[in-house]
Amino acid sequence: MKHKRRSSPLNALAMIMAVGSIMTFVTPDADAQQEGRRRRGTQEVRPIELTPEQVAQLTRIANERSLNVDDLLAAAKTFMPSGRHDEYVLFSSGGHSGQVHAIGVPSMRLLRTIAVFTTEPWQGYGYSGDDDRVIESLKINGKPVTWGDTHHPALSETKGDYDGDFLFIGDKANARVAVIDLRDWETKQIVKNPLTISDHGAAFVTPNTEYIIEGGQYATVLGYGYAPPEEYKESYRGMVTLWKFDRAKGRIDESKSFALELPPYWQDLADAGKLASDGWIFINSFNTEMATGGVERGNAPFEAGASKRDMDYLHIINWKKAEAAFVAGKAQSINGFPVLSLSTLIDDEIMYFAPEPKSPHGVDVTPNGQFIVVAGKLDPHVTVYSIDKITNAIAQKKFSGSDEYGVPVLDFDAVKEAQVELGLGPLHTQFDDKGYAYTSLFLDSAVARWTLGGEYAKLNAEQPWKLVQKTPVQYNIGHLSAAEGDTVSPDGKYLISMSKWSVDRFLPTGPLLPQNFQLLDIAQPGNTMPVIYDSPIGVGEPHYCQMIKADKLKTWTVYPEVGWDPHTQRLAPNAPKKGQEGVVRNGNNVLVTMTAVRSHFFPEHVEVVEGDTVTWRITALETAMDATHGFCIGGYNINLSLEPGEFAEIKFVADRPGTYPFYCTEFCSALHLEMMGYLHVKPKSQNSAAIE
Ligand code: RUQ
Ligand code: CUA
Repeated sequence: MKHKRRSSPLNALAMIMAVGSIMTFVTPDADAQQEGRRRRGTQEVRPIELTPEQVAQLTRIANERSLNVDDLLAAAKTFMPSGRHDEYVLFSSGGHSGQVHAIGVPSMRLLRTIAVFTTEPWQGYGYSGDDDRVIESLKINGKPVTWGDTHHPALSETKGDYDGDFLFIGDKANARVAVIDLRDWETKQIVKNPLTISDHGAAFVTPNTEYIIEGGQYATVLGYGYAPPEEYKESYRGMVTLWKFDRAKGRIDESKSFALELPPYWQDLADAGKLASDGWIFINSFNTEMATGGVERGNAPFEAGASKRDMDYLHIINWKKAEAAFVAGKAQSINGFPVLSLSTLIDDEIMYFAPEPKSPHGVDVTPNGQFIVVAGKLDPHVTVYSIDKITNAIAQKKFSGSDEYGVPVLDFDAVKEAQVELGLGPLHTQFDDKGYAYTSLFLDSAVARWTLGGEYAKLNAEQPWKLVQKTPVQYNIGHLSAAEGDTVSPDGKYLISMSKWSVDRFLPTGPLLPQNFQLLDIAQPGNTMPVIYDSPIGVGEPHYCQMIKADKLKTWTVYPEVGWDPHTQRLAPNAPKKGQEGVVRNGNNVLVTMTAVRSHFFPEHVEVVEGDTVTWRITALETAMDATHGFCIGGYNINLSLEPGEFAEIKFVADRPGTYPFYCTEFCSALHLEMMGYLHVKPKSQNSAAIE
């Protein structure tokens, strides 16, 4: 939607008043001080009436700030009064930052970053000294890998709907998957794939989060093996891993997880079937040419070699049959990890291919599970497959042949439902509640709205399988995300365009510019779908994000009990209790038992001797919301976040003598600056008496 005509802001206001849709808050005459602290969102609302003076004032502001009617409407749709909460939370990949960002919608305010694959000092993530649990979990083959390239977050699902319990995210660079508990928004587990160095199609969940799917991408010799590119076809392989999720434990159960060997095509995005297609996994692929590049040797570069064929293969995998084969002991071990071989996938009728045009990127299953939408990337269409047609074609063996590895290829016309021409560079698709699908067009730099067929046709006025409208976005959109737009019950309302380039949208920030998250209002049917907010994301290149209704989250605002260990999600047996504080020596080991409460640490002086191994336990005794303390020791790379009720333990060797002030790193109270103490590390030479 371009602003072609600038109508007067006065008309806009008249329009708004006529619709009567803006609500205001009435302040009840209560105790003024209490009132000041109460959230506006919890107060009584009633329709506003603008006085002529207020209309004039708004008109003047709009004209001074060069705002047109659409701008005023966009502001009214996104502005959040102080204290009011957003309706949705967007959990976004943080791209190269290796983190997850939580953003409120529609305000687009950053709520918090969740540390995942990168250490993060404020959250004390990776800053608790030697043997830090986080640092250990970030090691790969013994080496610390302190960043991740986060691509796809996946909220846990129950019956195909977000349940608000867990969030998973994949690290493309290092083939890792992380588990985040959404009660306290902390990363609990990171698993490293033993088969491959990097991945891409992670993370996606099956409809009851039985498995977290990690699809691969660049074929390698599975298990970190070596073979020269000349042996690509024989030795290189793709894979998809099914990580078993144990919901009760809130952890991936590696002992019940397994992988499938795939041909050395470059598998791309994955999606799990749901409802009509429950039990299936769909994975796109490109480079079915099996190009091995080598511009430096005069070969066609990968980009050309991998784009020769008009058709690639949609991988159609029956994960329930795969699970049965794994349980029956049919997997072979590669690098200690169970893998179902290609021949098992073929013999047990676990995997089929369907032709798909052309080097596609995203595959997305419609909310009812009936249709599978493949975005062509180098083809201006999305191709829609029907699960009924797929299962019929499998039953009737309607194959057009098999690939080089013997995987049966289903007849394209037998499984295809529709092809919808949308424009240049279709990448990803999301859905709403009105029978529309939304596909990102990278090259067109637009979001395309189009109609679904089947049972969706009755939900809107347009013909099925037709492009309805395109909204330009700035610029070059990758993923998009609609409100609950990949679940069995999408909400419509809002859509995020994850625009890869921002160019001129914001003040320049040096040659490195932020990404641009653009909010689109998709509440109206037909060809109205305006951009209503631009939000710079200056932390990396986020890929996918998911938007969940905020009231589905069951977030803790303080830990359930004082002395809570967030890692185990239960009371820590070792957590210091009030009245038990102290410093106890045992040979060269010193145990510090400390509590923290506004506004002091107990004890305030800790004396050790150079070379001592110090174990330092702290319990935050606070039970009030947001009464967080920090704890740092300068020079030892230590900082903790002590959230209300939290227990934490640090360990270090006091190898540098000196007087180290430790202090609280959260401005917790008026006497926050006084919340400190001293760690005295006595030089060994002066310590004959200290150790008995
Ligand atoms: S990617 S811009 Cu999901 Cu990694 Cu498509
Ligand atoms: Cu505790 Cu500042």
